[in-house]
Formats: sequence, C-alpha cells, structure tokens
Amino acid sequence: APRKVEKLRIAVQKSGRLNEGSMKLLKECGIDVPAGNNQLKISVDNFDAEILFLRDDDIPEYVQDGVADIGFVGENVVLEKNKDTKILERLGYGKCRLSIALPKGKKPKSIQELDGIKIATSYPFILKKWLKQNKINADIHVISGSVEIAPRIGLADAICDLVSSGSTLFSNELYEYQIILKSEAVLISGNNLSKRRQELLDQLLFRIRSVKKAKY
Ligand code: PRT
Ligand code: ZN
Repeated sequence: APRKVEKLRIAVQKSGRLNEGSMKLLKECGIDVPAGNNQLKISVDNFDAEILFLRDDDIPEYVQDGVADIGFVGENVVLEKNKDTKILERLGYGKCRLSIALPKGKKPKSIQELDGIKIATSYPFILKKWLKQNKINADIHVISGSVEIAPRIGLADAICDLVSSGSTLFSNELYEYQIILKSEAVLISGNNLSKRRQELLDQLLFRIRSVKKAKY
C-alpha cells in the first residue's frame, strides 16, 4: 500500500483582514494554493502542506491542540487567547495598535487618572494585565463587537480596541489616548511536531525569512 504522506497543516484566516496578506506570503514562498471554492481545507500541489481556513480567534487553540501545526494570526489574538503556542516570526502585515481611547475632551494628565473608570473591550486578558502592571484599578466590560459605540450609549467611559487609521475612533468622537500593544501578523507553532513536519516547517521558515530579507 502507498505510504501516507505527512503534510504540514497551515492555519490561515478564512476571510478578513489577514487572509490576503497570508495568502500573498505563501505565494511569495512558492506555495501554490489552488483557488478554493469556499473549502475548509485545501491541499497544496507543490509542497507537502494543506491549508486550513479558520476564524482568526480559533487559530491559537487549533495550533495548541495540534489540529493545525502552524498558523498565521494577529499577535493581539495570540496574546489574548494565551494558549500554549510559540511565536516563530513577525510577518510585517496586519499592523495595528491595541489602544485605550477616550471621548474627545477627556484629557487625563496621567494614566493614573484612569483609576475607577469603566473600559469596554474585546481584549480583557491583555487589558487586565496592562492595568495591573500600571497599578490602575478599572472596571472591564467585555463586549464582542462594535466596542467603539460603548461610550456614546453610556455603557463605558472608555474603550480598549484595535486601531489602524484612527478613522473609526474619529467618527465616534473618540481619540487614541494610550497604546497598550503594537501588533502585526505572526507565525505561531505548537510544541509537538513530528520530525517530518518540523522539516517542512524549517523549509517554510527559511523561505519566509528570504522573502522578508528581499523586501528590505
Ligand atoms: O471572522 P474572523 O473572526 O476571522 O475575523 P475578525 O472580524 O475577528 O477579524 P478581522 O479580519 O477584522 O481582523 C483580523 C486581524 O487583523 C486582527 O486580529 C488584527 O490583528 C488585524 N487588524 C489590523 C485589525 C485592524 N488592523 C483593524 N483596524 N483588526 C481590526 N481592526 C478594526 C478595529 O477593531 C476597529 O473596529 O478596524 C477598526 C479600526 O480601524 P481604523 O482604520 O478605523 O482605525
Ligand atoms: Zn475574529
């Protein structure tokens, strides 16, 4: 019987802000991913790999559990989920900041003045850690989407959310007060790759680093 080929299982965001950058990077690495018709899993023809298309939030857990071997995902998601994975490489796309934003006109002279306020966020783990490090006592109110409207409807005094151009904050009469994390897409891996999969990962990493070098 033919031996089953072991493939490197690569998790990529199915759709959203990181999909295009991740697919482009794979292509630049010489990995041809056949155009998918909305499939969850696609095999690559010219590299022993298969691509798993997932929601970004699920990628750290799937990589930790060994459902995927590696994943392309935002560092913000990796740090928030706090799973047992390691960051192998920063990838240079998907750049954004996780920042505390305040209503226009509120201008605390120092971050200590944030004490006692209520902050709406989808990033409670990262925010909590930052508040603790800075000895600030604030209330965290977790919401999963449209965080930027929370101050206007009286749900919170401030928000902690991802910012890139700043236009979402601007149109909600908020401004970026304090950056708590600078994020970009990263490559993560789990801890128990087979010998063959580790070999494939080393090949891919070598190519990723060559692509990055060629860009600078
Ligand atoms: O469906 P799935 O769960 O996979 O996707 P998602 O909707 O959760 O994530 P998606 O595609 O929005 O973002 C994926 C990743 O892109 C994030 O985890 C970040 O690592 C990165 N990224 C980079 C951003 C942004 N820039 C960004 N601007 N993610 C979100 N935003 C949002 C932000 O939350 C806010 O609503 O864009 C708005 C602010 O943008 P500006 O330009 O108005 O400042
Ligand atoms: Zn998501």
